[in-house]
Amino acid sequence: MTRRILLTGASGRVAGMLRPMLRERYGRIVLSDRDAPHDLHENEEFRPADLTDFAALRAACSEVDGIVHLGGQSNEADWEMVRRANIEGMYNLLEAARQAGVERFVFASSNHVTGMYERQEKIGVSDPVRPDSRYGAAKAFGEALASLYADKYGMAVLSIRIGHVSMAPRELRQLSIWIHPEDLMQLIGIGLESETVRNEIVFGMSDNIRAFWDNSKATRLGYAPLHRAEDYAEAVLAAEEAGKERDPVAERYQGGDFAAQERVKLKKRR
Ligand code: 15L
Repeated sequence: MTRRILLTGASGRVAGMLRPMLRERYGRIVLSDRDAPHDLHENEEFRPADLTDFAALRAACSEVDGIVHLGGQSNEADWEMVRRANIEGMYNLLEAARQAGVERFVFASSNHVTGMYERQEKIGVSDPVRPDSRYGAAKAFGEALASLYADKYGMAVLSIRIGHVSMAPRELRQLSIWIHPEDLMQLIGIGLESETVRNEIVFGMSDNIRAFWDNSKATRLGYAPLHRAEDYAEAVLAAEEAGKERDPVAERYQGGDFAAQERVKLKKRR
């Protein structure tokens, strides 16, 4: 049984939804981020660390059994930002974890690793990555590096390609990719505890009938989501009807706006 859990990106939006559930399941938890969350709980220990600061990360990983890595850049950004937080930061954290003897690693990957697949395609975790952004490509690197640490060093690794985490879906695309925080917590629990997990990738979505993804790998690991995006479909579709004009490129690809941003084709060479 995994005992002491370190949560990175602990001051962020998604961490705020997960912390009460992590405390309930694991008792006292360790949090890390650049700045402490404003609502630090008595059952939370804060260890400050920037992902570019190896020594601070090494200290944050001390006497930790499992890591939930939500930290880093969580949207598209310039290369400097993405490289520092999600390329170098990922390496620093995994290496600090290895040196500290951390046995389990749950990586918050993203649906933007495969955002350039069209919405009508149904894909699984064995399909090649098709990132829709620098952010998505860096998340693909993170999955690859986590896989290396699983295969070479025996760390049990689960990468979750998270769709959109919120209490309820609010737009058409989210009817396909949405995940309720309780379902995300269930996947994290599998990553931290299941003996079957060695080196796995799953999609982080609830039980969505409009899914772009085949999540049978998650089902085989015991995932049984409790929430369904379709329960909100009527309200979401009514709001879409009344909504603004939509971008046809964003609408075509699974990654939505991330796929449409900065999309300028190279001129054909003669
Ligand atoms: C993500 O990966 C982001 O972290 C989140 O902010 C959302 O943009 C989400 O994807 C999404 O695709 O909706």
